[in-house]
Amino acid sequence: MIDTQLLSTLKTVMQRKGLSQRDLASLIGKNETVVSRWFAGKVGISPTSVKLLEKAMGEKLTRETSSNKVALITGITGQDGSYLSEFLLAKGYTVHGIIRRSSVDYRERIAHLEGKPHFHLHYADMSDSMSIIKVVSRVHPDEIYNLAAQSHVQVSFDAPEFTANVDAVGVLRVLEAVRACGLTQKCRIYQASTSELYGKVEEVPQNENTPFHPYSPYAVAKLYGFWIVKEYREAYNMFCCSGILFNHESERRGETFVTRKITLAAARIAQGMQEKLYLGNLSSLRDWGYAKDYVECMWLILQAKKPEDFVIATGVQHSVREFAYEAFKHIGIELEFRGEGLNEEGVCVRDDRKNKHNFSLVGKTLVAVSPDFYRPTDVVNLWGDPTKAKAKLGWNPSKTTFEELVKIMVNHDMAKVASEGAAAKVRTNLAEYLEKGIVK
Ligand code: NAP
Ligand code: G4F
Repeated sequence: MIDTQLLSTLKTVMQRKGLSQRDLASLIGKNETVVSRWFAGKVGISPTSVKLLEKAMGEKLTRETSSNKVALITGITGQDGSYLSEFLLAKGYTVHGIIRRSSVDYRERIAHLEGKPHFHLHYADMSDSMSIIKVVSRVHPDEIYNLAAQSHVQVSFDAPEFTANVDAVGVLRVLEAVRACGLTQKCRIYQASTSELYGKVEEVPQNENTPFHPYSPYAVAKLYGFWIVKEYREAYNMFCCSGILFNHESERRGETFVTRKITLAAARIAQGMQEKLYLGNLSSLRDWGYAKDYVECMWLILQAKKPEDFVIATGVQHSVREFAYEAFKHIGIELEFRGEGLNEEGVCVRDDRKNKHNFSLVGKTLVAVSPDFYRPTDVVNLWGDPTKAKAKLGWNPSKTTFEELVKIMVNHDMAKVASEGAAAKVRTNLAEYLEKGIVK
């Protein structure tokens, strides 16, 4: 019998580990044709082969560990929500997600999941308790992943009250909904906390014992979320935990976060759709990981024996300048950074693009600094220590390296810009206006 769930889990694990069918065949000592017949749905995978695969992959592929569990994800349309949905569906979960009403539905990141039998969406809003209670009482989840947030730090300076309502009180609403529905002993809750809590950092690298010093309205709101989760854990003996996640990026990252802004701009510049990329603080340091790797940790945190908070990070730090250098380099454009502060520029000193589009970029300033992208207070030195997650959850923080992450994002955006053609130019302007808070 063909077990489609098993095949889908296997594909997800292979994709995550970067394994081809050939790699898989050699790992388990089988002929490649046998493996390709599994994937073509021609023959089922025998229980013995499943055991071999599980041993080679170092994880369970069959449904028995988590099947029949019901998960509710807030923020399902976001970067992390979309990856987490795929991850949980592959594990055999029934996944329910909360989406908010808007005049135009924007569900690009989960469009490929809609219509799947174990995937369901419900309207609710983090600012509306009743809507959350209704969904929780209808779904009766075993696990809630509270990912919904106004997640842009700069936007939190422009909309601090909205940010507090959703990112702080929203967490309380979820916890209270679980209590109101009598699910405190059944339902485990994951809270999407953040390295922004360390803010004006007091030590590097940061771990679970590093003092918090939030440095934006976003971080202050998330600090409330962190503490209310801890409070409910202690007061009501609930299994609720925070993952203190450092920056994690992907080809699905919102276009106004610095990494995606850079990879999209590099792709547009390489294809003649944009002249220059304007950024803010190039010296800001971040610990950037791959979002697909991080959602596994959210799940692991809820599978632990006791509820605890964890730092999730790669343990490797880079500057915004280094990210930009690496992104352009991957396309064949070498940048040299000259000058300081607002006068710093990234100038093209070598142009080895495969397709030169009949123009050379050598000598051109491709990256410039604009005060528009400086923040009233900026967090400039985030560097996480994932020792606890490694030791207690068995999570591997080095699955995807910084260079691989940049490559994944740049390759995706090169293809996206090429397929959009002239429309890519319109998106350039839109991204800049959105971030500057100008609607044109
Ligand atoms: P994201 O792409 O911005 O997604 C945020 C999600 O929250 C979207 O689905 C959004 O819905 C939803 N949302 C916002 N306001 C809502 C409301 N009032 N009611 C219901 N849903 C609402 O964020 P992400 O990068 O996936 O991050 C997921 C979570 O992790 C967030 O809580 C973020 O603060 C936190 N976090 C992220 C990182 C990171 O580096 N990515 C690091 C640490 C912590 P719409 O699609 O309708 O806007
Ligand atoms: O990409 P960013 O906007 O991400 P930020 O502020 O670190 O926040 C993200 O990560 C947090 C985890 O630490 C999450 F909690 C949060 O939800 C979000 O996902 O900015 C990164 C750094 C900042 O120091 C910023 O000042 O890049 C600097 N930067 C420099 N130029 C820029 C730009 N950021 C943006 N967005 N745009 C620029 O042009």
